[in-house]
Amino acid sequence: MAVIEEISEFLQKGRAKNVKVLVQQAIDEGYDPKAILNEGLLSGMMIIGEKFKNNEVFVPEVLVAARAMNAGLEILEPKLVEVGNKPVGKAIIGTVKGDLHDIGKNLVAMMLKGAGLEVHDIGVDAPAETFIEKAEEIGADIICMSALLTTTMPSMQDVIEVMKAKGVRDKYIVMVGGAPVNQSFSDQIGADYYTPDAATAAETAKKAIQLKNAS
Ligand code: B1M
Repeated sequence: MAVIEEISEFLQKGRAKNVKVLVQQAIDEGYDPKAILNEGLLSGMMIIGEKFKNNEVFVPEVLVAARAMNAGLEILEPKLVEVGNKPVGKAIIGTVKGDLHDIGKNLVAMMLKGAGLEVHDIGVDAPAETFIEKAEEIGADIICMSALLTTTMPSMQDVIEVMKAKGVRDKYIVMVGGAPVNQSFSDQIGADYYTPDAATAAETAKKAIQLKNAS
């Protein structure tokens, strides 16, 4: 079995240590980091997601698979991230209140770093106030919010409402994303940008900051 398929297999079994070793092996064998990510790690996670949907596996199995995914991402990060010399700007990123999903958020954070941004990750289940306090503290350019549950999407709006109440809405660019989020929801809550994936998020954030600085 090719090493990439093995990564997917071990990820599905939640074997974090094996996934780490195999990701390193794939890097050493010269595989493209994007192929390791897409055909190894993400493909394994998609299979688990499908099985979860069909009640073939349950939360504990998904949790260990997610841990294995994050373990693999840690090894892959230096290969995916090629940071430029001059920081493009500063970003706050977090998964919104009530939501514990962090794989997509971690990927977006990684790609933002790769695009040259200084990234401050406030983790999962992040209250609205934390996004704003941290943004004020570090002088952020952009606030990035991730949500994976339809029930936590309104937490994104809460962040924007608190920003308005504190009079800082226009100080920051706001970007939202995550599987259930779309352009129409983004427009509805008054975010500046919706992006569907980590690569587009990084590209968009960089352009948006450059645009803001030029105006
Ligand atoms: Co959860 N879960 N989960 N889960 N889980 C989903 C999201 C679900 C779709 C599964 C399903 O039913 N098919 C479903 C949500 C249904 C809905 O609301 N629409 C669901 C559910 C119901 C739940 C629980 C409620 C289950 C329960 O307890 N009964 C529970 C909720 C817990 C909570 O958050 N309060 C729960 C728990 C969990 C685990 C803890 C077990 C685990 C998370 C572990 C972790 O993240 N550390 C988990 C997982 C792993 C999943 C699935 C299987 C995989 C999610 C994932 O990581 N995908 C997921 C099913 C699925 O998606 N197929 C599912 C890979 C990741 C790379 O993709 O996060 O979409 P994603 O990120 C993408 C884009 O969305 C985008 O970029 C990334 C790729 O480039 N993106 C952004 C993300 N954030 C962005 C931000 C941006 C821009 C782009 O700008 C700022």
